[in-house]
Amino acid sequence: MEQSLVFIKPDGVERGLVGEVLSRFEKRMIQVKRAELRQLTPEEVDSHYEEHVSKPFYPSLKEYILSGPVFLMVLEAENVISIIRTMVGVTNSAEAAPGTIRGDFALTMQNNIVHASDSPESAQREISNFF
Ligand code: FUP
Repeated sequence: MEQSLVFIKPDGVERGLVGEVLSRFEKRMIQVKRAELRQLTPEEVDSHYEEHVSKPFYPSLKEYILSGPVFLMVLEAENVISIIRTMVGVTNSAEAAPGTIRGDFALTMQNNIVHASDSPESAQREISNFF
């Protein structure tokens, strides 16, 4: 069994999309192992986005992720990482296919509504960063 760390970003929580997004995973028969609504700390955000901290877009990304609570989830199923990445859609929501979470609920690169782990190594690192 594989696990993925997924979170709904602050604007998704603010817009009341937690139930909608969680329900897509549940209907797909993905198991919810942990779920928590929580304000992240600046340290957690830096550690989570360690590959991006020196990039020009990072200050704005960090401000966005800290702008309110996020809804953290640990989700489990066979091949769950790639299944969820397909459900989420490409990073730039403007190009995300309809039917994906980003393609249905988001419009821009930065405010793309959800994070989902991209590999088993990142999933392990991200789960232990938050839980
Ligand atoms: P993803 O794995 O789809 O979340 O995408 P990345 O790890 O490449 O990027 C992490 C977050 O940084 C994205 F959710 C959006 C943000 N980002 C920008 O704001 N600008 C960029 O040019 C690239 C990424």
